[in-house]
Amino acid sequence: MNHEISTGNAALDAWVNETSALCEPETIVICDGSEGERSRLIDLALASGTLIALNPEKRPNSYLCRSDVRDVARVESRTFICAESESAAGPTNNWQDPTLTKAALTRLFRGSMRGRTLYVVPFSMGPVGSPLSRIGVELTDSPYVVLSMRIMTRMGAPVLAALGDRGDFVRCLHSVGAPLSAGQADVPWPCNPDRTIIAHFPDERSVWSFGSGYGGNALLGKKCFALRLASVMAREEGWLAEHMALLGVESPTGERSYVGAAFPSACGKTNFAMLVVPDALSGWKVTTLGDDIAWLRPGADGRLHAINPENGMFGVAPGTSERSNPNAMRAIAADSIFTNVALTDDGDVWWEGMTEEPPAHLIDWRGRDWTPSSGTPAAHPNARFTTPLERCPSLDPAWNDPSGVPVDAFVFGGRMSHDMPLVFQTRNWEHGVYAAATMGSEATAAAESNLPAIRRDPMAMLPFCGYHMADYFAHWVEIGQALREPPAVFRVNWFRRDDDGKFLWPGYGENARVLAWIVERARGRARATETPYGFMPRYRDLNLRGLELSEGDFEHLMRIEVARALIELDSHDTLFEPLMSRLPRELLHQRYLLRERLHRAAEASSGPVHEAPLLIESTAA
Ligand code: GTP
Ligand code: SPV
Ligand code: MN
Repeated sequence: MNHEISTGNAALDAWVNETSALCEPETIVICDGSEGERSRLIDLALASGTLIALNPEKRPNSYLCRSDVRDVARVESRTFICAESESAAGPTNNWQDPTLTKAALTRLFRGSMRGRTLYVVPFSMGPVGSPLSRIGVELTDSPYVVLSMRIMTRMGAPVLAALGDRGDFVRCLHSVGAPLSAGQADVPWPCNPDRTIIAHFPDERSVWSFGSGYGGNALLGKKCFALRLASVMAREEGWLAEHMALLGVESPTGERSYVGAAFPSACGKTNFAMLVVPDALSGWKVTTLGDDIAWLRPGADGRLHAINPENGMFGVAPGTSERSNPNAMRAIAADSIFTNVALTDDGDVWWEGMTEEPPAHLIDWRGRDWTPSSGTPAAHPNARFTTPLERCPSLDPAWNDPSGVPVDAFVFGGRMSHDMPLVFQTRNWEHGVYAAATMGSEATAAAESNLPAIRRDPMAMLPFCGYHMADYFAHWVEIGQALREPPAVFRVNWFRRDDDGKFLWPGYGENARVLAWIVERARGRARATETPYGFMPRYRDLNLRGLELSEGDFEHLMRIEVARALIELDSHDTLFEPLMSRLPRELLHQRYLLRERLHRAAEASSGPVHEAPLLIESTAA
């Protein structure tokens, strides 16, 4: 079949023609991002059953989507980095030979779009035309993907205009992998779970994704481009592509700081980025720039400048409520797509944790009748909302600024039930890189896996770094050396539990108390005590007014037990060992220094080892 393609970019026209010859779609649509296009796509998705319209009085302009039950999360076991050599991808990535993989993919994609439309989706990661932004084009046969990309990226005609006739772009090819024969009726969520594969070709800046329609597997601007491919581009070009929320903090004196927060998937980035400051911190304000990804570049002023390359949020629904995240609840009040949540009898959405009392009857995420006695969750634990950033009530005024914002602090934190204190500040950039690199976290629902309970997740990037993790650490060390004012680096843990399994820290909005201390520390102000881990606030150093948190609870929350910390330190070797041949010596040095500090603390303490921390008081970093 011959299609007249004219995007205004010759390389793009050629690629679309080549893809069309391979995948044999029935038609090709070049997406312009217009309202008319959106309503045509929605009508199509309603007709095929992919989308269900929600009650416009309850949830205007919003839709529910139920995925195939086998296609509900990222699939790390089928995600590959096809770098030239296995060593370039490194031991933490699944590597496959690029030539062999391309040949296998070509067989898979042959005829894969039969009976479907091929959509050409030009998108910009970052404000259109910003020097920090990059352009990609996704070719997909999924209207759900197009509708989601419309929210998650800047998409359509302005991007083609910015691309121009010669501009370069990242090639993102996607098919649900379920061709339709003539007369065959479509299913609401076509996919091909047995053949799902997400293959990245960092050397040619392309990604081929087959068989899944879900989130990070299919919205290729997100994890595939903005993290896996961008991390490779960033290393070559001297910047960082990170799995980080980006937020602004305004102090009572009107001073503005910006913070990048890297927590693994489903560990609190969206909640942190949108937090509402408790009354006790009057005068403090937190604003949102991004909830998942940050691109950061050293500026002429010797500081790191960040943009959020995304345009929307693909957030975890379960647990989101008026109490935990009122800003998110307002953002998703309209203009949103909900995937794998439950449907109420009056045509609205519900998920676990949204209200204290579940409704008496629901249709669950699989489309079955549900009552509170059903014994299964009504929403899938990885159910998501897709909503435009512009709907976020706490949006930072600089969210769309093409020059980005200067970053004052980095915050790294996993989900650790034991041992890891609520917060500490690292001693300097290299110690910060060490603390970020050795971050651990307990398993969550954001990815399908049978991994052990705690996994090391360096910088929350383990599933998203497109090259050798040791080279990535070295790149981090180098970036800091190139900065006159590198961000101060902190570790946090909102998830420590008491002996009954209850969270010791209230979390959510109350995290603002820790955040206020963090930005004050970054400016060399708030008080702290020095411990083997770094600088830590004492009970009196944090604003805990109005919280029911006794000094004893606080001590439990902050306690470092030296004997256990030494075991934790030893376990860093499981991360480092396979990386050893390329590990920057700065990290080995930091490991040695931490061990020395822990030994000294153990010796200095005559009482129980966990009373060791209070060594020196300090106000400076
Ligand atoms: P991804 O979108 O997968 O990258 O996740 P995320 O890092 O944005 O996580 P999100 O903010 O969506 O939170 C995931 C889960 O953690 C939800 O169930 C939240 O309710 C829970 N959570 C978030 N912040 C806190 C907190 O401060 N304390 C506790 N206990 N739970 C939290
Ligand atoms: C994550 O898993 O970190 C997400 C969701 O943000 S996904 O888009 O599926 O990657
Ligand atoms: Mn994420």
